[in-house]
Amino acid sequence: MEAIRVSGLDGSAIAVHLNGATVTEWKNQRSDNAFFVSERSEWQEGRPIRGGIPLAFPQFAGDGPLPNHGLARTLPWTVAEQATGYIQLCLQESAASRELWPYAFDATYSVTFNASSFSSVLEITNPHARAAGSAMQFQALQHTYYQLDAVTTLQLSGLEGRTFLDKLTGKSPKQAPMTPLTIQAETDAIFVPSQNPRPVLLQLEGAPVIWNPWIAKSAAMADFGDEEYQHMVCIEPGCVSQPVTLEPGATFRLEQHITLLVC
Ligand code: TA6
Repeated sequence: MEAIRVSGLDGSAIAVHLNGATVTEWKNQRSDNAFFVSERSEWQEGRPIRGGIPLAFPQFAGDGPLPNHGLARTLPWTVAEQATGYIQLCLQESAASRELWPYAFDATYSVTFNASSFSSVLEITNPHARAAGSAMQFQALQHTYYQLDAVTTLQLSGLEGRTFLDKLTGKSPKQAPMTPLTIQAETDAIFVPSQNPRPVLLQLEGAPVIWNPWIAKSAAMADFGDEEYQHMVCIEPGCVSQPVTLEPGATFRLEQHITLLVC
C-alpha cells in the first residue's frame, strides 16, 4: 500500500494513505515520526492501519451496527488538493458506504503542517438541501497514536478534574484527578465535553479519548506488538460521549492542533 508523501517547510514531511486518509508519519524538527505505527500493522486496502491517525466516522468503537470505528478509516479517499505543507482528501457516500450506513455525506480531511506544528481538520457535510433533507447523527474522532519514549513518564495536563466515561468499567462516569493524567495500566477514557476546554498537552478541542492497551490487550491484538504499549499513547479528539446531529446543508468540523513544545 503506497503512501503519498508531502513535503513541508524546514525539512518537514508527512505520509498519508488513501486507505482511510490515514496519516502515518509527520517528520518534524524533533523526530522522524511523531506518530506511532505498530511494526505488526496490516497494510491492506480495506483494513485499518494500526497507528498514525485513523479516522472514526460515523461511529466510534463498537457503539452501533457498523464495524469498529465505522467506515471512514477503511474506505478509499481521493486527493482533492495538494501543496507544500498541505493536503486535502475527500470521501463521499458510495455503494460501499451505503451498504453499511444509509446516509449521504461529503467528508474532507485537511492536513496542514510544518516542522513545529501539525493541524488536521475533519469536516462532514450533510449534502441534503436545507428544506428537503433530514438530519443525520454520528460520532467522529481522530484516533491519533503518539510515539513515546516511555509511556510511564507521560504527564498529560489539561484534563485535571474533568469527567470521563471509563470504557473498562462499563462507561461509568468518573472524575480525573486534579494532577496531570499518567498511564500506569490499561486506560480507555472517554472524556465528556467541558465548558472551558484547556490545551491537553497537545492543543485539542472537544473532549478526547485517552487509550493505552497495556499488557493483556496488547497480547490480544494480532496487529500490535506485545511490548509496544510502552512507547505509545492515543490522544483522540472527537465527539463520542455526545454524538453530533447534523441538519441538512450544515457542516461539522473536528480540529486537532499539535504544537511542539520546544524545551
Ligand atoms: O479509542 C479507544 C478504542 O475504542 C479502544 O477501546 C480500542 O478498541 C481502540 O479504540 C482500538 O480500536 P481498533 O478497532 O482500532 O482495534
